[in-house]
Amino acid sequence: MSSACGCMEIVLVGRSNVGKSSVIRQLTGKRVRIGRKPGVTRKISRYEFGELDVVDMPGFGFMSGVPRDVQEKTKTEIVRYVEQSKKQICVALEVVDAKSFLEIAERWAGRGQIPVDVEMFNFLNELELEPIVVVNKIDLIYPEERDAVLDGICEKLGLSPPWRQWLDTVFPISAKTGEGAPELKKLVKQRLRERGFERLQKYLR
Ligand SMILES: Nc1nc2c(ncn2[C@@H]2O[C@H](COP(=O)(O)OP(=O)(O)OP(=O)(O)O)[C@@H](O)[C@H]2O)c(=O)[nH]1
Ligand SMILES: [Mg+2]
Repeated sequence: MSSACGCMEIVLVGRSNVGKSSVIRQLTGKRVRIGRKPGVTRKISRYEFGELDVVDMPGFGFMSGVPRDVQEKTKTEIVRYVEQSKKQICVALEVVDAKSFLEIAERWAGRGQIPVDVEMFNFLNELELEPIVVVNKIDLIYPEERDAVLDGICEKLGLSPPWRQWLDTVFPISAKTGEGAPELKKLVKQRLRERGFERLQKYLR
């Protein structure tokens, strides 16, 4: 199910409940549905803004009450969608949860597995989509701990710390308080310009 009008797309991926829908609200001002229970966005949701579509992918990874095979299917669906829509995607955002990312990543690493977020990041990079990792819920991290958390996230993603070297790739925000949101919007607009889509900037308010 790609865009009917052949519009360009901003695509958001991320685990369930990390705040993808909240980030869309911050970027576009559109009051998309936000849930308290993980797994609210089960289907690919498309929000249309003139020649720009913002595409909210279903959350991947563990969700309580969702069988494993459904989780796997969701991931496959996302991968397939991104591969097929690659040409239309002008910006890819991978949203992660500042509070739980490292804990989950360590758990996976402890089992000798690549964390699904890292796998997704690598996949988007392989497709040359240059994903922006939006580190959301930064309000839940004490200010004095933020550098360490962001350095840790960078390390897991294979980006050598300090995280501030990667300001165009790893971006902390709070979609709840709005902290960092104007700067993220600026970065997304910059990406649009770099890719020759100046005209789409106006849809980000
Ligand atoms: N503290 C805090 N909570 C947030 C932030 N962003 C989102 N939330 C909360 O996290 C929960 C999930 O937000 P959503 O935007 O629905 O997350 P999602 O990734 O779209 O979730 P699914 O559609 O279920 O995959 C909601 O209760 C939000 O209010 C944030 O920056 N800080
Ligand atoms: Mg959602």
